[in-house]
Amino acid sequence: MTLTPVLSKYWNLPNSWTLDTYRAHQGYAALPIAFAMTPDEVIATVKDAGLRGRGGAGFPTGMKWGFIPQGPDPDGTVKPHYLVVNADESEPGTCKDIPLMLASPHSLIEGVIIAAYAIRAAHAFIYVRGEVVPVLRRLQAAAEECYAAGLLGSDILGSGYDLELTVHAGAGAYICGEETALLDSLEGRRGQPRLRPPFPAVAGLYASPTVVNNVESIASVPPILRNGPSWFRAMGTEKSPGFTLYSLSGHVARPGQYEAPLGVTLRELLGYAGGVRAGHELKFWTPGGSSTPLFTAEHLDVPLDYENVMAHGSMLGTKALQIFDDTTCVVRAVLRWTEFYAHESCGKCTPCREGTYWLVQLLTRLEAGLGTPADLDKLLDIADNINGKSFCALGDGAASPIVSSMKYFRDEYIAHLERGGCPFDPARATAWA
Ligand code: L3W
Ligand code: SF4
Repeated sequence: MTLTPVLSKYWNLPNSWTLDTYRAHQGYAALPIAFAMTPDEVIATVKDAGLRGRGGAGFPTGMKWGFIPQGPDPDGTVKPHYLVVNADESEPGTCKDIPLMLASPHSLIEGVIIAAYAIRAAHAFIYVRGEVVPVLRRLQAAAEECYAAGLLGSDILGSGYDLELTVHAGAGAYICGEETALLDSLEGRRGQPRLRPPFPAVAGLYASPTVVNNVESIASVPPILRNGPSWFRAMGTEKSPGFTLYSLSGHVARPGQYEAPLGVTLRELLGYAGGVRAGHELKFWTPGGSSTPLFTAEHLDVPLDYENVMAHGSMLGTKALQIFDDTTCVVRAVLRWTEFYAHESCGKCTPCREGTYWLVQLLTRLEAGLGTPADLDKLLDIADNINGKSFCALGDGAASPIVSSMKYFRDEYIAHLERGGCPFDPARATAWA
């Protein structure tokens, strides 16, 4: 499969982030196409294309837009509609939305205008991870360029459509990437997940109908409008159509973002990325960030689309392919991820708040060679008490690396017990075959 640069096509141009550069390469050409359609026709076009959410769950984007109730409530109240872009990219290994916003903020803003028009919203928000100050500045500068050029504000391009855009900086909590915690945070409260249903499409920001979409999902909309749903469907698979950004990181010769049709394999992507670093073999990898169960070398040829990855026991998630070679201690890697989840657990529900704490305790002593054989079953027992029993997906994500690493690398956990420490420690390495 060949690479299909669409979103990333102009990232390397000088000043790729300016309005002039964007406009010189079909930038904002999708807006008149959208305004020539009714909002419902725009939604139908995105549905026909089969675009699925790129933030982790793969939910159909057009269907989500179609959930926004039209007309007044039964009591006659007319609520505003909102579009919120989830730009809180934080899933470990995920590095595609931030590069997109840095290199091409206008591709996101063009998608925002079209999506907001489609759902009949007059106000859109981009919720950016607060630590990433350069992204914040770039988006704010791009929004200012748009206001000055009549692309935001009143009567956009003479269409009669008005849209205000707010770029909002979060305070840097992983949980604020969960859509309802994000909405609480945007409303000025502590970011903690809300009970769903009601889904944001019915009661979201300020209890009004709200679409929350990932950056890449929204930025994919202008090329779909310009080229049509059939063009999009010609790439990818029947159920997972189109192109997408895969981010490769870790022990790979050329880490970075690789844009390819859904269904590409890791073997093919490694071909473009120069392979696993010289002199080493692939040991394990994540198909969609650390929240998705680990894969190993036996999964090199699994097509990376939503269905196939799930059929092999994992999830495509954010398409964050973190590559680990044969020098990596899997127990140490899992410990690091688990420390992250324990730190980022919002504390709202007991299985995740307490469970992630105890997982860290167990993994710390196992990794140091101070564990007992009973600890291995205890790890799985705690993971089982978190998985599916937590209030939001963070808990399930925390259990994933534990369960999958025990499935594929139980021997390595046992080696830590038998050798009284990490077999990758040079002092013990010779004993580890
Ligand atoms: C209206 C219904 N709307 C579902 C909407 C829902 C949401 C979307 C998907 O988690 C996963 C998670 C992470 N009426 C609806 C409806 N919706 N039914 O559809 O919902 P859901 O619950 O399937 O997923 P989610 O809660 O959005 C996302 C995984 O992605 N993940 C991602 C992490 C990503 C980052 C990042 O850095 N970008 O943190 C990684 O694997 O674990 O399983 O909008 O409202 N009946
Ligand atoms: Fe908070 Fe974790 Fe419970 Fe999610 S699973 S609500 S992050 S404590």
